[in-house]
Amino acid sequence: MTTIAAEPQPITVDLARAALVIIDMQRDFLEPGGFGETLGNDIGLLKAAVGPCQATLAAARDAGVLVMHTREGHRPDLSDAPKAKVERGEPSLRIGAPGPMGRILIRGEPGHDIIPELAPLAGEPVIDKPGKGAFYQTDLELMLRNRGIDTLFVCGVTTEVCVNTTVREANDRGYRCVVIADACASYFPEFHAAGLAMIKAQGGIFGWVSQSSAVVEAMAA
Ligand code: TIU
Repeated sequence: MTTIAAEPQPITVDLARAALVIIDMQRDFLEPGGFGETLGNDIGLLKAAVGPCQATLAAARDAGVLVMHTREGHRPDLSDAPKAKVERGEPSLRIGAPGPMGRILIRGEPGHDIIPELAPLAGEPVIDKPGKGAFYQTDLELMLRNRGIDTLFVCGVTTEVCVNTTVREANDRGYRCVVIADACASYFPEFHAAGLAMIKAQGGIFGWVSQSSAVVEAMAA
């Protein structure tokens, strides 16, 4: 058991029953010409999370902590993409349209891949999800249950969208979530801050918020 500095209070974790879940660190969100940029966002704001994600990923691998990666995206025929999601807003390219990294947010296209800095190793589960939450229409919960996982370290992008949605889903399913603040990022710094504040408010209404340095230290101990 290891105790990790976190807010609203430290959390004691059995690392054998913990998993690091890295949310959607895909080229489509972090690189030019992908889904995030077509929505009108400044993708440069997400870069801040890469180094802390790398450090946490390395520590988890060294400690033998289960690592899972998620990717948001859809089937090439868009049969799993709700019409409301595809048609809403005024993006420069819609989901499924051809862009510089292939079709926007489509599985198998270069833009859908996880960024090279955080490439999954063979054997690390990659969860392809059609929605914002990593539990919706995926086998994530089944894999966590089969491995006896009770605590999730969660990082990735974006803080208030896929990270928050996943943490809320996990909380309702009985998992303890430790969100790694500096290993998350948003296109909106104010939403990043609010997204983290909402998790740890009210005595940790959805979970805990920590820092990559604290999680790395605990995993290295
Ligand atoms: N647009 C935005 O902030 N996020 C997403 O669409 N997906 C994720 O957060 N992964």
